Amino acid sequence: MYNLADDFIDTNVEKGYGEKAAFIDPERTLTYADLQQSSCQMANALKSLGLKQEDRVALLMLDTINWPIAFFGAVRAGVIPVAFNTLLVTEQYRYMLKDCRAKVLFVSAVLYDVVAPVLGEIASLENIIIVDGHIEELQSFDDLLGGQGSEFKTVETSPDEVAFWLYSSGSTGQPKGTKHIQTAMAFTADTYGKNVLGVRHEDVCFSAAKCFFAYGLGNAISFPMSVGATTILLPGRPTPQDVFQLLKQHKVSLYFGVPTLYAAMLADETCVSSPELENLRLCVSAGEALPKDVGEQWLTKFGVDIIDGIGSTEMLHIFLSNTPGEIRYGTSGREIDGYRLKLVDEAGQILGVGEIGELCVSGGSAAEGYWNQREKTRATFEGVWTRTGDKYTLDEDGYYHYCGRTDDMFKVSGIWVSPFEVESALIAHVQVLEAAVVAHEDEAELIKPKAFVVLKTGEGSLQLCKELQSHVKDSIGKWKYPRWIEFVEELPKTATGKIQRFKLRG
Ligand code: 3UK
Repeated sequence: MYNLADDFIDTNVEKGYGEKAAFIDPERTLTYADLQQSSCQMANALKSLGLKQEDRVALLMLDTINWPIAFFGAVRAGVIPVAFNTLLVTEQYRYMLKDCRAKVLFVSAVLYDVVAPVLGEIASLENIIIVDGHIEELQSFDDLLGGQGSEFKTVETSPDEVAFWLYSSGSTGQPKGTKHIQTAMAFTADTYGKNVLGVRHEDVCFSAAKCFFAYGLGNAISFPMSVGATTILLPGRPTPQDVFQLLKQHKVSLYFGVPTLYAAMLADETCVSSPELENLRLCVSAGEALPKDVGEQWLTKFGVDIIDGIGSTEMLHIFLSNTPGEIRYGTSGREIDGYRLKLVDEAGQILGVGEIGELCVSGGSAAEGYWNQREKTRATFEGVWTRTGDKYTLDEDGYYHYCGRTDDMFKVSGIWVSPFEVESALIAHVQVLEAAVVAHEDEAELIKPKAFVVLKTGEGSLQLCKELQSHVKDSIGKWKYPRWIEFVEELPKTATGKIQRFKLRG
């Protein structure tokens, strides 16, 4: 029997850390003892709503102290929390809610309007609970938990059964419910949290990536909680100024960012070296490759290293990383103890030093598979190996060098952008005939979408460019719009009519 709520919460209280702050958001502090009690109240609340073991609840919540309460409360009750990305649009929530068949949706008051239009269509949905605020006629999280007892006998679950889901995005098609088992979190906390970061009781952690991302979930929740440390939560958007202020104010010791934010902080004149940063001992970067320059400039400016590592939703966290004292900027580092890596060619043959191939990884935090997606599950999880979809080369010293995606997906600010999706959005505009989207580096060597557009009629203009950009923002999400648009006569295509994006890159 193993339930991760026991492991991550109750163990800390038993060790005597009950009065220690586990989470601090802009309004409240939650100690380990508070979290133990509130998660029991959440478990009791789910029972009172009629939920049974293995039922699912959806969490569409900003990062506040209620995030860990809802997550661990569900796990304690044997109910499966499904974490939703808070940055999506209505259509995507429709798909995910239908796909996961959650019985209860926990939604932050400020996010309610985005999901409200589809809620009537979701047959599985029995209750909607409003978190961090009030919406008329709907029950609030505080009221729901307030009436519950603060003791709950944790439901007995096995180490190998599914504990929670995260949604991962795909190159085409819809996001995939990625099923993680009870022990996956502890595995990442041991292999990466303790062995690579050396996370310890005294640490104060801050993650710019939110809790619903696999990256944020480890950074802000499982790593600090594995040692009884403290996490600072920021419900809003992590702007360079806010993050910098927060690092100083809370004397953060471990800061987890993404390359675009590191670059933005370096470019911001209000972010300057300060004695208030004295506790900052290590920074982490993931989500996309950290440009060598950004790492080196950060070290020069703040005197602290950034370790770059690659992880994925499927592997739950980082499995290939630089390590303190052995950093090589511009690489993803080396294999982490506890994981095995291999590079393979298209025929599945293992490649040697200097050869480019797809990275595959094996380790105890691999997901059980995707929900309701047998073919995609089989294509990604091949026995003990998980295919990453990333191209790498390996050097003589065991360092891996990132070369791009096997498909055409890429990331902006650590968040997936699928060219297919941006193209579809562009094509939905009346004046657009065809579009091709590729990754393009900006001045800071960070990747942003660039579009090649063939018009139906008329000519390209600056005004049309702006119109297309806002059209994309409104239809699929703010970060996905093409930063550059080139109007062209035609797109390069294969004989079968597929757009040859590789011809447009650069
Ligand atoms: C890319 C990187 C180069 C790479 C993630 C847990 O990003 C995470 O998960 P996702 O499922 O995306 C995975 C894909 O993102 N990637 C991530 N990190 C790097 N590419 N250098 C990197 N350092 O294509 C990978 O397959 O959203 C999940 C923990 C950390 C994470 N970054």
